Amino acid sequence: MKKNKIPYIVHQFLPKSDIILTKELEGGIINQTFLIRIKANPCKQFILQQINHSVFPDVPALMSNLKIITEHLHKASAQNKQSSFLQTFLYYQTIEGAYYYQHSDDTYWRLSDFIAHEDIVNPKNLKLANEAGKLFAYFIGQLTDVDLKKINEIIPGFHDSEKYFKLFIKAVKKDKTERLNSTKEIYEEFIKFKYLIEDFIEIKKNKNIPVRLVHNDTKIDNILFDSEGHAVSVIDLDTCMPGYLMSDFGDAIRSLSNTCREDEKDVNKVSFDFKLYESFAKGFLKNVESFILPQEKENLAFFALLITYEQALRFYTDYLSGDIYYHIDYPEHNLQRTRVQLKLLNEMNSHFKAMEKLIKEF
Ligand code: GN1
Ligand code: MG
Repeated sequence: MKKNKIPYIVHQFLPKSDIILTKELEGGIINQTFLIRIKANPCKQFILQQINHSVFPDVPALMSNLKIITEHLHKASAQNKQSSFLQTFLYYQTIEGAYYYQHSDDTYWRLSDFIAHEDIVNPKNLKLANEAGKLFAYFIGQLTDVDLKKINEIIPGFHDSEKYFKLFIKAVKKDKTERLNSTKEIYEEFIKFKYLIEDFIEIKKNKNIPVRLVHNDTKIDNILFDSEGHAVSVIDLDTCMPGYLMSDFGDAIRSLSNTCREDEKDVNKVSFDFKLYESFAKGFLKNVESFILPQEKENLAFFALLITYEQALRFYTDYLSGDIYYHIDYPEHNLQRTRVQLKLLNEMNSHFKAMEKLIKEF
């Protein structure tokens, strides 16, 4: 992508500003993110993002959600300054008054505040895990009084694992890229854990489990920490939609308790760190205690396995379909990601009883 169009785009939000730095940030595998520094005294920093338009086709609906959510969080934080843990950010309007800018090459952009934080190389330690658990839980608590009717379902059934299972079966039948035969052992693994989907279908039938406004992408990378290791902000709110609280817990455990990267090349190195699980779970439970329902609590550990399985399904389906959803750096990238998730799932599975026990006894 041409770097020189960035100043032009920034000027749609901040006319006449003097840009002194543009730096691409890594991390997400959906949107493209840049840090922008503007000359001022002291200098100001912003986050500019190119929104992935094929993943988020309805940008106005997406930005409408984000406006409601970020303003709600901002107001709530301002009101209880003393007790708030959460540093909030807002999106900026263009000169035309929209919360996104559609460029002539059909790319979509948005600008928000930058939250100062510490760049942490490896966030997987017990203290940070506990902090992350507390903040994700606090975040859900802060959103309990947003009117769900005002929030658009940006990606329908985003954590509907049954949906992903069906898409997987479809991709297997089609075998568009003829990659199935050489990865038969992976297919077998998915069948081995199919009962997770069957159990999930039963859970979905339980109308006493509330649909809440949740984050839906609770990767540890989506928490910012300060230099003392306090979790200070929750970012990447694109998928903030109605869903289950258990999904947020499960997705966080999936990303945090894996001792390796999501695309570790040596699958043997991947393992499940029970201590990290424990530390996150204790932080999380502490801050949902006042509103979590027993029927949610009893499914938390199950969702760690379910979301790991779901993520494996999503990576493998994308692999079979020719890598059209996730950004890849090499041809087998999605396959490697699948292998890592499946290894993690097996590891979690052997700890499942202890995972459930810990939550029950909290
Ligand atoms: C995507 O781009 P990023 O990293 O925030 C994905 C998540 C996956 C994650 C796996 C909208 O999130 O659901 O868990 O990759 N987001 C979307 O790394 O699909
Ligand atoms: Mg995301």
